[in-house]
Amino acid sequence: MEQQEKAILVGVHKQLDHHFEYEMEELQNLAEAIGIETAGIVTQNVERIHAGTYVGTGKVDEIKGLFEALDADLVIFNDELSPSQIRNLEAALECEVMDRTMLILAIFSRRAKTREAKMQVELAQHQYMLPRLVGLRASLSRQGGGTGGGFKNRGAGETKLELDRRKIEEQISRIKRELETVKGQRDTQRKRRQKQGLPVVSLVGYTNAGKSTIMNQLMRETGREEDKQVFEKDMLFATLETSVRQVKLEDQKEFLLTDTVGFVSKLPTHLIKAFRSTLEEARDADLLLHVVDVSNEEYRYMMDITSKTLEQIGVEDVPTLYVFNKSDLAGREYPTYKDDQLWISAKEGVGISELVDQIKQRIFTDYQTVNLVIPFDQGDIVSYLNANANVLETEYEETGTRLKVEVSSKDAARLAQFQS
Ligand SMILES: Nc1nc2c(ncn2[C@@H]2O[C@H](COP(=O)(O)OP(=O)(O)OP(=O)(O)O)[C@@H](O)[C@H]2O)c(=O)[nH]1
Ligand SMILES: [Mg+2]
Repeated sequence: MEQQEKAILVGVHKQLDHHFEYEMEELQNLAEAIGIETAGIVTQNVERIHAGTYVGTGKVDEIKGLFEALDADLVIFNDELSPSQIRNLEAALECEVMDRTMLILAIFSRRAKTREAKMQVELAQHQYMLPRLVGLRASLSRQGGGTGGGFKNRGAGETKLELDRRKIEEQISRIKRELETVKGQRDTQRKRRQKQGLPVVSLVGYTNAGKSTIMNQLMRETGREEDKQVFEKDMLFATLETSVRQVKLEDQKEFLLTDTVGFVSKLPTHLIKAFRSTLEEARDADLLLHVVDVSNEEYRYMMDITSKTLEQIGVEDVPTLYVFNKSDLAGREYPTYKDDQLWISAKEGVGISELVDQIKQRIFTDYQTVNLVIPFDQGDIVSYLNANANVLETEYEETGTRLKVEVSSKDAARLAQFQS
């Protein structure tokens, strides 16, 4: 059983930031994701974050008072704190201090299942820690990640600190090397897929929007085995790795579908960098399905963050279909479709066939219907087409089999000699 810890959450509400309340609510959810209960919330309206202590000194006293009154265990700040801010706050508050980045890193660390995801999180954690070695204490043990309790030792002398620093630097280069190897394997896989020539469709979006649920529904819709299901759950960052599935439609057309990590506001840059190779998969996609939880009041903001994060990892100019999911909770008619937007409910499986239609229209643009007469002594071509293409009509003539068939332009060119 996990022991419920209690935290005071602290946020600075900057002028013109219209999403502050939602962000604090999200911070609460992030904390909950690693079993930390919110005991109290302290906010401050200012124009700028206080360089020394994030909030003003008066506020620091207020936090300390509340911390003691509510018998809390730690204080969590809504932004990434600088090394000196952590140091100053820990000294003033005399308690464990965490920031939004550490919280997200801790969640990722718990959720990571594959070796690659684990290494990526560990890398991000080490890079975050390196400049903060002096200030941090108990906070670090929470992140796991194998660096252990060495940093708890606050009074450690310079030599110890140097040792720790060197150890972390060594670990960073080791993980980077190992990740390079994995990346090599991933590139090979990607090249193999490219050679297959199948179009790639990538699910992207804010965490908990329903990406994995959509992937599972699409597999179900196209008659795939249940054992290929990906993990879907009502929690932040359920998915931390990329899954690729081959989808074969009724008319034999095929594409690859990828599901990947979701985004969140203020996703730590170290994490984005560490997960780059995982996230980059979307860059080579022929179509992005940008999944949105339309039942959330802040869905526009979430779409913005998703777009900005995609930009950051170099995903640009990829045709995008916006999938407004969870329409069942949004009090809106569905399934409906307009321009590049589709309203569905993945949970109810409503709108999935419309989604398949939209995907088809967007990725199989170079298909054409041709009439072929295949000589009887080349029956293997007929079998190939029956298994791999959409055969609309078949007739037997004196000279061979007459087919009306839908093929890609590449196949059409290959079969040009048989056209009639
Ligand atoms: N009401 C409702 N709930 C949905 C719908 N689609 C998904 N959900 C629920 O939303 C939660 C999150 O779904 P996931 O598919 O795991 O979301 P995700 O986008 O893959 O999330 P991450 O992997 O964390 O980024 C699950 O509890 C789903 O059952 C929907 O159309 N309506
Ligand atoms: Mg998921």
